[in-house]
Amino acid sequence: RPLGLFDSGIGGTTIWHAIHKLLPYENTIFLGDSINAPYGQRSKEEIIELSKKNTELLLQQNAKIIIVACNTATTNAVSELRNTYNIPIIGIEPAIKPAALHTKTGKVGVLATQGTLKSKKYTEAQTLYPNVEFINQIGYGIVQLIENGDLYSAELEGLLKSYLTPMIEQNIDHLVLGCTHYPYLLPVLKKFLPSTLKVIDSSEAVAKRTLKILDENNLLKTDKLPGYSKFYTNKDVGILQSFINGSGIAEKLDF
Ligand code: DGN
Repeated sequence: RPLGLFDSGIGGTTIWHAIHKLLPYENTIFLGDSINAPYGQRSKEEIIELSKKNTELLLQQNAKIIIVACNTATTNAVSELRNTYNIPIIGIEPAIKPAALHTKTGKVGVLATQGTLKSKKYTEAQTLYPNVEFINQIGYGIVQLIENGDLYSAELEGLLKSYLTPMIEQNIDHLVLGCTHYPYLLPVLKKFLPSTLKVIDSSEAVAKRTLKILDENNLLKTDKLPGYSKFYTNKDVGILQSFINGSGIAEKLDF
């Protein structure tokens, strides 16, 4: 049985890459709900409804575990998914813990969608670190550009500079990328971020957690035959294909 992953678009492929690296023998199915992207500006109710639709499609494909490869869907819908479906469900949240534990300046920047930053789950998580100042910034427009396959344009760089320069001026020493689309920005970020600024995302932590939960539930695939990987999008196959390179064939599915 496969691992099922979904995202509100192609960003969750960053999580797929991390999971596939750690668990190369597992079968995987990835769903990119690009037609409904971005989830970031949608209401909690809408995000729950879309997350249930994606989960049910993965369950129809016999998924043994669901990985919500989207911060926005996790922070808004993971509790409802766990209450509704009797299967392990792994979520992803902005990696503020390692940043908060290691900051020297006491200031941490977080770039994420509006849906994530405004969620109860995220605002409560920040209160665990009362000595750290979190400078939260909504990444308006960034997901849309990445969804169109843009990782390098002057427009993208300009937007990122306008969001991140004020944080740098306020002396952050960690930047948390709180959206699964954003790790694809690292090359453009490197062009202007100070080299001393530590940039972190949650993909490796989610991969390790997936391994742990599979192990605890006796769900690890036991043979060492290469697993299959299926990638579905309801929008642009070519763009999804460019984000998975040679890891598999992207296919169109209406969902
Ligand atoms: N990839 C999603 C996330 O991690 O929050 C964001 C995409 C979106 O729908 N805005």
